[in-house]
Amino acid sequence: MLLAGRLCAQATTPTLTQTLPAQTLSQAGNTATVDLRNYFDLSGVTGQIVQFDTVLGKFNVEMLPAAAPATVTNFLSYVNSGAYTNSFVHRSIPDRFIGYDFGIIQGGSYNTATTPTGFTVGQISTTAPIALEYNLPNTRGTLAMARTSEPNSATSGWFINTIDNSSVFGVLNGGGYAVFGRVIGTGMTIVDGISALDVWNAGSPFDTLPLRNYPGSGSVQESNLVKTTAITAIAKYPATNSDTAALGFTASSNATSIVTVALSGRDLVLTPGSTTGTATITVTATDTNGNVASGTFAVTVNADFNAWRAANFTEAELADTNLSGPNADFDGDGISNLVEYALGLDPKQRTTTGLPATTTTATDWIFTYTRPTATTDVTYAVEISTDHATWTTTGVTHAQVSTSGGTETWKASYPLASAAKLFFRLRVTRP
Ligand SMILES: [Ca+2]
Ligand SMILES: [Ca+2]
Repeated sequence: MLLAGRLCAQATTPTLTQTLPAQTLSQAGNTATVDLRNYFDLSGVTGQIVQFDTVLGKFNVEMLPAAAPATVTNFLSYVNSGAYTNSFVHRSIPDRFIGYDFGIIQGGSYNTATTPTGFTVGQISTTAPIALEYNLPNTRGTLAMARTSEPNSATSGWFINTIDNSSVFGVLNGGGYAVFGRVIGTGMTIVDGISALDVWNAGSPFDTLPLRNYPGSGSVQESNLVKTTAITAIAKYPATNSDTAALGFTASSNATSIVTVALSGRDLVLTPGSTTGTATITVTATDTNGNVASGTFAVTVNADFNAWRAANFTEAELADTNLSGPNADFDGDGISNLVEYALGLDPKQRTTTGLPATTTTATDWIFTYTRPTATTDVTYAVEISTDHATWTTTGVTHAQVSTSGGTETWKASYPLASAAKLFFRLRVTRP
């Protein structure tokens, strides 16, 4: 038995390629779409992916057309015609076998058809043999074309190297065996599962036939075979939610009143809810063999004046801007609806608390007010006047002083020595 070194393939399990960026949305506003292809990948996988769907599980293989272009084209033509449907692994040479200096599983030459009394075995119909393209070594995890001793004889039959067969299937062996794909992710766990099955002599060409649950005597049932029910070309990313792809996505929001998430294939759609605030979104990419990569990001939903109007006024009031418009004063407390919104007040109750306040220190005239953090669709300016006629922001220092529970307190100050008396006003503007 050859004790070949097992070469570790480059990791091709899912990765988060860059941090998902924080998003900002408006309350009851437009959705946002994140193309997850920009953030998740199977690193280094650029070729067409082909999925082997076997009774022992699915594994994916990346085509390597740079090494064997005509071989890839030939294999994909069999894949796309459905030639491998209901085929089976008809040959297994586990590396534990004495007397063999290689380890493979082999299929792609025979299929089955179920009959009323059992099943029949047929040969996959083949097209013209292809010329040998030997450019890569037969290392563990590579997919290669089976052939006879004639180098240019490969048709539909394939094999997977379960150990490093690069010497025995190298150029000295009839010019080599054409490697044209590699098993990706942790798909070799499925291949190894096939290779671990007991092997039986059912007569040539099935003299090394791997069987499942075979009692050791009696006729072989179709269910004993390692069926490859389908070999299919698949995309790396799903285009739709029903698409079979090498990667699948799930997503969740920890605060669905703020933002909800939905997946449309590889697109993540964020829909703002009615509540302002920040939610954490978690996105997970999972490959065919259950390997995952996850990322999280924050979505902040800011207030929107029209959403606030809709939440505070009836249909009839909304239709009348003299009642619900930004400059109207519905409750007659001297505070316009827009300022009620900007200060987080109730537009339908005469407001007596939560209003801006003035004071002085040893050095300054002071004006303080509190506003909701999420209200970002208006601008706030504090203006001063000494005569209640001319207003300006010149000389006014205006800055946030504290934040607490979704509100912020801001302070405007103006030098005490600059004026004998001073008027402040808060100007709220909706751009
Ligand atoms: Ca009012
Ligand atoms: Ca009010």
